[in-house]
Parts: sequence; C-alpha cells; structure tokens
Amino acid sequence: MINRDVKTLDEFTIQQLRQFPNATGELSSLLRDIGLAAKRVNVEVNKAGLVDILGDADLVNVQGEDVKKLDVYANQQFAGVLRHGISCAGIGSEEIEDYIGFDDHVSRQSKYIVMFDPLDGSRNIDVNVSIGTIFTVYRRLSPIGSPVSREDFLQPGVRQVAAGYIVYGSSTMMVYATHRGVNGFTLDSSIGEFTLSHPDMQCPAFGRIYSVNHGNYFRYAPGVQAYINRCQRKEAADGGPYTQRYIGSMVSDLHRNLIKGGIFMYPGTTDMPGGKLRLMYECNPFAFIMEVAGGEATDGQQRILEIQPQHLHQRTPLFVGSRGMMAELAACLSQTLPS
Ligand code: AHM
Ligand code: MG
Repeated sequence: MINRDVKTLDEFTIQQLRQFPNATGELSSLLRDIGLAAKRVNVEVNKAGLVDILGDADLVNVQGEDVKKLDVYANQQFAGVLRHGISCAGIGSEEIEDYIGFDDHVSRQSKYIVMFDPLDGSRNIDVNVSIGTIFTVYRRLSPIGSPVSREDFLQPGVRQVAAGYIVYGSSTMMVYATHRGVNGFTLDSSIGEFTLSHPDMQCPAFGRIYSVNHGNYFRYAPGVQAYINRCQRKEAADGGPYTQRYIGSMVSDLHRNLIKGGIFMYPGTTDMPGGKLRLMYECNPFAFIMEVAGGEATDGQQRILEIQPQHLHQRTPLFVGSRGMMAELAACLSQTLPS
C-alpha cells in the first residue's frame, strides 16, 4: 500500500504553490533542482570511503575520468543544475571567487539568484562524520531580462526568499525555510525522493546544548568566555546541566540544535576577530532558518540578517540558536563590554 499521507518534496512545494494564484512555480522548480543535485552528491558522499580504497594513485577512475575531490564535485553538481534549470539567473559559491551570471535567454528571464556552500565541513569526510550543503535564494534586484549584477548578490539576509541545507548523515535530509515555515524532508532511498518527515520545525525557546570550539577559549573575548563559564556552572532552564556538543560540521551542529534546542557559537578570536564563517554562504542562511523557526542569530552586536554585505566572501562572528539562550548570551556580552 502506498501511504498517500507522505508527501515528496515536489508534492509539498506544488501544494504550497497552489495557495498562491499568481505564483509562477519558479521557486518550486529551484528547490527541485537543488534536491536533484543533493541526491547526486549523496551518492558520492556515501562512496567516499570506497573512493579512498579504490581510487588509483594517479586519481583516475575506471571510466578514465579524473577522481575529483568531493567538494569540487558538489560544487559542479549544484552549479550545473542551477545553470540548466529555468529558475536561476546566477550563482555565488563558497568554492568560486566571483559570482557567475547565467547569460542565456532563459536564465536572464529568471527572477532568483542562489548562493551556496556546496560541501561544508568537508574536512570531516575522511573520518566519516556528517557533512552538509547550505543554500540561500534571493530575488534579484537587476531588471528581469538583463544580466545579473553584483548588487543582486550583496543583499542583506533579511531579503532572503528561502534558505536551506542538506545534511548527509545517518540519513540524508533536506531542510528548507521560507517566510511561511521550516520543513524537513528525509531522503527515502527506496524511491529516490525527499519525503516530508519534519513538518513545521520549531526551535525550542530553551535547550541544554551549547556548541563552540573550546580549543579557542583563551582567544575569545571576555563576554564569550563569561557565557561559556555560565553554561558550565549554571543549570539550564529546565534545571538540568548544560551539555557541550561540537561536531565541527556546522550543518550537523545546527540541525541538532534546531531540533533539540541549543546555541551554536563561532565567535571572533584574537587572531581572527571577524570570525571564520562566511556571511553569505553559511551565516545568513542559518540565521534565516533559525529566525523562521523561532530562534535568533547575531554577530554578538547586531542581527546577522541586517548586516549589509560588502563582499561575497565576507566573514562574521556567529551566535545562533534558541531565543532564551540567546538572551542569556546577550546579557553576558553586555556586562563585559570594555568601558
Ligand atoms: P569549511 O567551510 O571550510 O568547511 O569550514 C566551515 C566549518 C563549519 O562547518 C564548522 O562549524 C567550522 O568550520 C569548524 O571550524 P573549527 O574547526 O575552527 O572549529
Ligand atoms: Mg563552509
């Protein structure tokens, strides 16, 4: 028996579309393209160990093709589906220095641009730890019919139309947010489709998890240290102890914290005051997803989504998570501001 209550990603996006009589379906088709690239990357991620065993020393596979590093492969897949689809006028990628405009007749008529980190946490591939893809969608500012321009890509995060991620984990999931909500889809490998498994995801207002690279503790500002000390000494809102969890793969860390409640921090350090994570490809999409799910995201001073980007690969400190924990963090940061 087929369970007709289970919706595929396509069925879900089309159902959403039907509620808007004037919708063109471009966003649905964009999400379908992204889902397709994700399925292809998933196949390769699952073979990553085998490639290490079977790959030739000169890195040529049995078909005579070069064996590509997975992050290069993932970048090609996402760039490829968006270029060949009908809904994307241009892309920015963590793996590509500048933005790319798709200057063909169909793409020039598209109203969206997409930015993505094709394989985040890729240093974890060798050790079989979950990795992910992060993406964000903006409506272009340049006129439809013309080539895209730099200002299309340098929009603050509040202007995101949709954002999401794929986590290649014990199961593979795609989660995406629009202003209407956050929904999660698990890849059902028996039919090769993402199916709705986590409808209307909400981030609990409090959690017990704090995620930070403790190895950098002595390089953090006093306010951040004060908050970490607080997590170690005080009880969480439900009376239990805080617990520290840090995979080093932000998609997995944030996916867990979104579901269970928690806070994720990548603060500036004495050697990297601007932090490590990229505003456009990593911080804005997660800030959008978390805010739609009821959480918050700041750089320690201002809302991530309100930062006016100056360049594509800009970095920013990031604090993101459950609303109640973000308030506790803000109190620690303000109490220890240099006078
Ligand atoms: P990447 O874009 O080079 O993969 O780096 C991003 C990753 C995040 O997924 C993760 O949260 C962070 O880097 C971990 O960095 P660190 O090892 O400095 O804690
Ligand atoms: Mg990254």
